[in-house]
Amino acid sequence: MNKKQALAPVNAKLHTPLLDKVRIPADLRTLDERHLPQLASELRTELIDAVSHTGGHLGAGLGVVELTVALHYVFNTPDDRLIWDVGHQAYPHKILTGRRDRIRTLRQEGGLSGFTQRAESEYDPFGAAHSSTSISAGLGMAMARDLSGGRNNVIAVIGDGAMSAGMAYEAMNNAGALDARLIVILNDNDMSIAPPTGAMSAYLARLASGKTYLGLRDFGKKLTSYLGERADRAIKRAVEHARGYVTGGTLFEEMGFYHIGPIDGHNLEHLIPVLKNVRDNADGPVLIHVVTQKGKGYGPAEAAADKYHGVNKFDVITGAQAKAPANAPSYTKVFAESLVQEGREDDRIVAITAAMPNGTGLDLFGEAFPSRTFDVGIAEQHAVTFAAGLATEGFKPFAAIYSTFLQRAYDQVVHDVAIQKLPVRFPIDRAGFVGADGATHCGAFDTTFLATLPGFVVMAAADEAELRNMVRTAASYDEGPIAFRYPRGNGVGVDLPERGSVLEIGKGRIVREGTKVALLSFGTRLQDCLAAAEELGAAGLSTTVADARFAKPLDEDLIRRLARSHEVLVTVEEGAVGGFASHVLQFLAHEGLLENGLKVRPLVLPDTFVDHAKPEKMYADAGLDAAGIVRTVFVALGHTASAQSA
Ligand SMILES: Cc1ncc(C[n+]2csc(CCOP(=O)(O)OP(=O)(O)O)c2C)c(N)n1
Repeated sequence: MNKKQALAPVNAKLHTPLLDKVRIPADLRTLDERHLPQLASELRTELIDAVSHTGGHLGAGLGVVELTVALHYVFNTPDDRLIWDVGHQAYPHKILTGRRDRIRTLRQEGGLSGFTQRAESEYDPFGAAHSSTSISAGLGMAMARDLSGGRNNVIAVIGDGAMSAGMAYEAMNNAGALDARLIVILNDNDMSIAPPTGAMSAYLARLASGKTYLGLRDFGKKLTSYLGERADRAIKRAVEHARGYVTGGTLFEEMGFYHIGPIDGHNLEHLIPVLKNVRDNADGPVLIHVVTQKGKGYGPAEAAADKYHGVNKFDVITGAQAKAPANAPSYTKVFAESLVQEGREDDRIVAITAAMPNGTGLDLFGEAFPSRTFDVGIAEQHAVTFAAGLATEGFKPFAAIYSTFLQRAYDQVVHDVAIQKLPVRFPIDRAGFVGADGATHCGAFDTTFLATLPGFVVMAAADEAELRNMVRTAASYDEGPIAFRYPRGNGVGVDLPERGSVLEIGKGRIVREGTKVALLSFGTRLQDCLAAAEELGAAGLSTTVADARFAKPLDEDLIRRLARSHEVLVTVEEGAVGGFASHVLQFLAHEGLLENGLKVRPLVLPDTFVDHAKPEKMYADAGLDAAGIVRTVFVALGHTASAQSA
């Protein structure tokens, strides 16, 4: 089978390409409605081909191809504000909004973001990547419109997974009370990244499988026939009829939303009249429940368990994804296997994920200990306080949340865990740069926001063996909250101990002894520190390398020793200013260790939001690779010539 044939099911009828005529949505709106299915088919083909070259999020975009076409056809974007929740499903939207010529630069340095971004296009009125923000942002825009006397529409498209987050309900609660003219499209594909969990998901499934859905098959047609002079009254009656017929009062109606649906999100004949009707008649908050299929129209995606949520580059014909050769297991896998090991030793260990069983590796723990594993949905705040509750009863909760998503649960970390000194364990994956996912997913701040909390233990793993030790250390530590951070990607290839050892809290280690320069690493930059030490040694600068292991409590003896016996002290971490280095500097200042000519240079992430690029490039630009560390030392010592050549 060749590539054309592979794409044949999605491009069954060969016509003159319409997509070439649509640069922006205004072009789309000149098309005859009958031609939209063809456009959708071409859009789907373009999407598959583009992502096969770039990798990225595919399943969600495939599921909203028709919805994207319908929305831009009916609404007057960008004046009408179209907000995509999470933004990972917005690739078809990007193709239709003037970005098709750059769609094959997705997620690469200087290229399009994998999410919506205000700076990228006027068609992205709100940037996203973290979930469940769209209704709040949309409500803000709707209120701004009303205050300034505008008439434009605001449409938030939110997935059923994103609907498991409290923020969505906070926004609906507020929208209902304000009676705001806001359109929410619930894109229900019955999938989060993993199968969705929770009572809400079961509720939506009931709504979608009820006779409403079947009864509404002809709903679109009915509405079309009513359009015209009598539209207002008649359409309202038709909608009323469809609503009562189906469900009676729904949860959304109780919250003040006019609820329409479920309707088939792949059927443009259904979608367009309903959207037009809402556009022309809605005078308060409306929720349109649209049922779609994640991965729709591409066989390998439809067949895959994850519906190709996120993929590497792939072969369009076979669907086979490229895999980077790995000589070491991923940090995620090492964490997951180590936790299973500890779970066997101690049945009080329980694991919590906020809709990321796969990404965090907790699916492994779930297979081994299903009753001790909790997927709470996209609900990081709840996850943390839920873990706190488990800890009060003597369990040992591991709340495994990516660095970037833990930001959302900060008050829960402070108020429900830290102040109460509860021994919740926080495995923090994706700490540091995350490459193609860019600034929204960068794990920059966790050391800063955790190590500032009294009584928190904060560790960073230097390699996969250290990570195993830290899992064991966290399992055995009951005195209060404890976090350990580790990056995205593969380990460095060190031997893994059979089982981790319990580390002494607040004790680092010297990895290499020297006399003039000290490199004090916190986390996986240790490898680059070692490479830098080699280079410095070769240049006649005897270099010590230490692995701090802990940002809190600090290993004060170690720092004192390094400060007293070296001329230069460079701290290296993959975190924002205010983290490990700040604690070291605070300590040095109080101890008077900065007064004897010691040259201290803190290397941290740059004080900017760093966009997507290749990780190696990000490290180099940040000066956090071996060359950057060497350069810093040379500059500190005034070796300008060497600094320039390094
Ligand atoms: C606050 C937050 N937690 C976790 C994630 C990771 N995440 C990205 S997409 C996704 C699933 C979203 O499901 P849904 O809203 O149904 O959209 P779909 O992908 O099914 O279209 C999750 C959990 C996130 N983006 N934001």
